[in-house]
Amino acid sequence: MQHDLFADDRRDVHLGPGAAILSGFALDGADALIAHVERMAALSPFRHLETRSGKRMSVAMFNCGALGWVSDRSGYRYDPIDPETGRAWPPLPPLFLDLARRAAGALGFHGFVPDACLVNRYVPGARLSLHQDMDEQDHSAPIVSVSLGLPASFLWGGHQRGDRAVRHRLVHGDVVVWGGPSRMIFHGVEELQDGNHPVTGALRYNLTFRKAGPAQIIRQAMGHPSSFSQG
Ligand code: MD3
Ligand code: FE
Repeated sequence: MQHDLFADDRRDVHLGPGAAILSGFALDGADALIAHVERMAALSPFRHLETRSGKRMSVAMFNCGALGWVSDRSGYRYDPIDPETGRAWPPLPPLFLDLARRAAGALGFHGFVPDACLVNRYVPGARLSLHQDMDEQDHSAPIVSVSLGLPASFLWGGHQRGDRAVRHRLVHGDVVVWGGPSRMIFHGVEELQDGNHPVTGALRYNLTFRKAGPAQIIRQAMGHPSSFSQG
């Protein structure tokens, strides 16, 4: 089922080994996901992080889960504390954990228990330039992402920054799973176009579920997949 997804084509899309777009996989729970995002953003607000070079990212973010991805002048890291509030990030809602586990399982990655969920918020004009996700300790775990609100054009590249990238449209309720050989593919999101989504208005949210820390891996290898707790 290798084909491009555009406009009203709602089939799943095979992206590469261990990677696919699951079209509409999160549609059923989408309203509840958005309600959780808005509730949690009252605890750990959306903020525009700075890159190491001091550039303000156009995408606003916060995290939920035991670990949160943060960037500042000292670089990127996963932090159990929200530097903005001085408190732990809001816990991962069970609905989030369940969705991520089921989506990863659909690609054959069983027992996926993320410890980090980065919530990205795009306004029209916001974009994410081509990058690899490599700040996690266990690159054998997949990553699961959920698109909510306005559609986006995402870029699927190769293993070198300069490799030609293919565009795919991601719409409300789409879930992307990427693991195995596709885990380190360069990817990005093109400038969000203007629009008005019935649920989010002029916004796109993206939830990115990751296994960021090492503790779970060890326990999982020893056969205790659900006993991970925040240190
Ligand atoms: C996987 N977020 O936060 S997720 C990130 O839509 C991030 O906010 C994007 O990349 C977002 O690190 C993309 C969906 C996606 C898109 C392209 C990919 C996942 C991908 C290309 C390769 C692997
Ligand atoms: Fe990424």
